[in-house]
Amino acid sequence: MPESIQRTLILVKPDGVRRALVGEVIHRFEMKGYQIRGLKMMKLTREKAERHYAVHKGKAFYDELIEFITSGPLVAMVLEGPGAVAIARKVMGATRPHDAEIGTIRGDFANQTRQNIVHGSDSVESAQYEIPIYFEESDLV
Ligand code: DAT
Ligand code: MG
Repeated sequence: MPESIQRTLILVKPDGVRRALVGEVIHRFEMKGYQIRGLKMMKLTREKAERHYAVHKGKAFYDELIEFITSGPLVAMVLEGPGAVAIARKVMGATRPHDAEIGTIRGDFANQTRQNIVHGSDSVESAQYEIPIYFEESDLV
């Protein structure tokens, strides 16, 4: 059965921007066949960061996560294509560096959980929640 066409939110996080990995990250998703429907560089406000990561509020790493994601410019993009949500997560690699396979973005470029280069929505519902934090509908093509 063909994969359904989905949209997902991908971020090149501030560490990825600082390490000049923006082109590398975009390239990997383009090579996998996804289309870019929206793309922007921005510095996230604290309010938007808290909205994005509301599900993690109260966890031990939450304050550090908000601090990090607002620490410098990031690149946000909406990717579209077959199975985009789950397949983009495979391109990214696992959250924990010990689990992120070599060949994935995190597996190749990250060695810690906190600063792990890239974000991708973990479900269609999460994507629908996250995309409007970063993009107006009219920003998307
Ligand atoms: P993912 O980014 O793979 O979806 P997540 O949603 O569970 O992972 O967590 C969001 C981010 O929070 C993650 O990219 C890095 C940070 N994080 C998660 N678990 C952590 C931990 N145990 N210690 C420090 N940072 C953590
Ligand atoms: Mg997540």
